[in-house]
Amino acid sequence: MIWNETVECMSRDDMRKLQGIRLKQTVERVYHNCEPYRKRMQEKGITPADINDISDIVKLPFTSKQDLRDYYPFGLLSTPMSEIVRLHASSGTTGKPIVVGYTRNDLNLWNEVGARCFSAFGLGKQDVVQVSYGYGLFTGGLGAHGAVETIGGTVIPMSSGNTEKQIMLMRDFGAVGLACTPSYALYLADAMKDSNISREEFKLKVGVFGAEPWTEEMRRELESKLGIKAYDIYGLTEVIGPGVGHECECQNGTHLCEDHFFPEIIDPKTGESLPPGESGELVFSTITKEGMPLLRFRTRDLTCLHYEKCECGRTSVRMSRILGRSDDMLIIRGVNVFPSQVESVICEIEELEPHYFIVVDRINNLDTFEIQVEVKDNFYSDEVSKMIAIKKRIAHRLQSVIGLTPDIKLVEPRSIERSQGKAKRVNDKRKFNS
Ligand code: DLL
Repeated sequence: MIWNETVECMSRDDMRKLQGIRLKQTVERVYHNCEPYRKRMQEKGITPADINDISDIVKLPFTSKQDLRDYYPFGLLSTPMSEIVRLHASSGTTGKPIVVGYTRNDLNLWNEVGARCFSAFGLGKQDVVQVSYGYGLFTGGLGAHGAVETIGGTVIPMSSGNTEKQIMLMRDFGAVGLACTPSYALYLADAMKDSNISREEFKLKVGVFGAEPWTEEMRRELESKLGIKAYDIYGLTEVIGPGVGHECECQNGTHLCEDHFFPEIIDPKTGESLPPGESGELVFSTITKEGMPLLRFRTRDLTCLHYEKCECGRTSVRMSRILGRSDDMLIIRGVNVFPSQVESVICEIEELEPHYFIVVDRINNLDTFEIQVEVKDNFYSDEVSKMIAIKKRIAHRLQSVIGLTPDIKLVEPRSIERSQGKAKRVNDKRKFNS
């Protein structure tokens, strides 16, 4: 179902007009209410009067994660603290978290875009949805929660962890939708198989998966293991949380809620805007948020945008699957490698489980590249020749996809650590050794 046909199916011209009006309002807001923005604009010699149309966006300075850290915790708010009704934060790997403040209207907006996502996944009033994203400062739990309530569905606020109970309640409460990270979905799928409960006892039909990169191959794996249709939901704390974009029944790209979050693709090296269809770094400007609007925020996510109308009837721009974040890209012996490339190869090979871990190191000035991967129960064998044959096939496929031959370490089923939130799939030891 299309939740908000007026905007989701708006003509491109009307959308650009609307975006232009909203951008201008946002620029006025930040210029007058947020010192760091005003300073940056003054340094560039621009005032709100220079922004009259969405194409003027390129005149504005970029914002980065570092800016959010520099103005920690509340320096980028454009509203008095008394108007902020909720805070969320993203942990980040080092140092202070990134903090985002929401006004009442921001929460309403979040629910609206969330409702668009869950409606596009075919969920509605009659459906029970288990939210197994973490609740708390992370936006996944409460974001999905608000979305389910807005469409009038019944939410089970499970949060992550406690896997046995997840499975019991999923069955007992008749959950039709499951919202969690794809890696936790995989964990749940294995645990469901190991439980004594037969698949027929579950009503699960729809997966709402996001918060980390996942591949088409992983989608197929999850769909067959869980007997569901698995949809992509995209978002990031700085912009709002889950709900920035979603797939539709066509599963041909992730529609962005561009009447609220204006997307651009730039060359990550030069900052130049790139034309539609070209891959680069995704940049968002929030054009309706009050609490902490962000202008030209560099996400570091790598993807491309497509503006043709979708067969589902929506005209909203679609983005391709996120290849990865520029900071997740490994450079191994000079070759760029994304964990998602490794994942797609592993999921294609029948004998392997989709559980893997990448270890990179530098020994005697040479990069080492090891992939640990689980072999399925029925293929795991003491016969060395069989294991060598599997290793060779993986190495051969990886050589043709990424141009490197890693050391493959086949490990027993269930030996790689499972994730209940965002998976950690890489240990780059060079960071500590260099
Ligand atoms: O992960 C928000 C979220 C929660 C999205 C639940 C979807 C579902 P952060 O923790 O700030 O926010 O992480 C944002 O995660 O920049 C991407 O790199 C990655 N990411 C999020 N969704 C997807 C997705 C939440 N569908 C960062 N595909 C983003 C690929 C994703 N990567």
